[in-house]
Parts: sequence; structure tokens; C-alpha cells
Amino acid sequence: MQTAFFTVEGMTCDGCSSGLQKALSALDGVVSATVDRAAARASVDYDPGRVSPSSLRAAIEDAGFDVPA
Ligand code: 9UX
Repeated sequence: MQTAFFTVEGMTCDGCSSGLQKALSALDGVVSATVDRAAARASVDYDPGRVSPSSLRAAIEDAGFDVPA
């Protein structure tokens, strides 16, 4: 298992962070996800054989948030 960290911009209420946490947790290959709105950070434990950091990043963006380069 590996852990990926992302800066997540645009989470303006607690619904954003809990919704994103739920969306990430539901992805195939994700073991667990924690999203901290105050810190603008997401931490994702994942199985690198089943999902890649770039797809995790894409999922965050698909949920409507920005991940700065
Ligand atoms: Mo809160 Mo976030 O109403 O997309 S859930 S702003």
C-alpha cells in the first residue's frame, strides 16, 4: 500500500470535504481517504496495482476541486 497527498483547493464548506472523502474512498483500489478542509489537504492510502496517483488526482478534479501542480 502507498499513500498519496494532495493539496485540494476550493473546498468551501464541510460538505465539500466529506463529499470528496466519500468519493475518494469509493474508488477501486483506495483503501482509505482522509480529507482535511482546514488544511486543504487530502491523504489517500491506495493499492498501486489498482489505482494510480494521476487517477486519484483526476477524481478530485472531477469532484469539482483544483489540485495545483
Ligand atoms: Mo458545501 Mo461544497 O454547500 O461543493 S458541499 S460548498
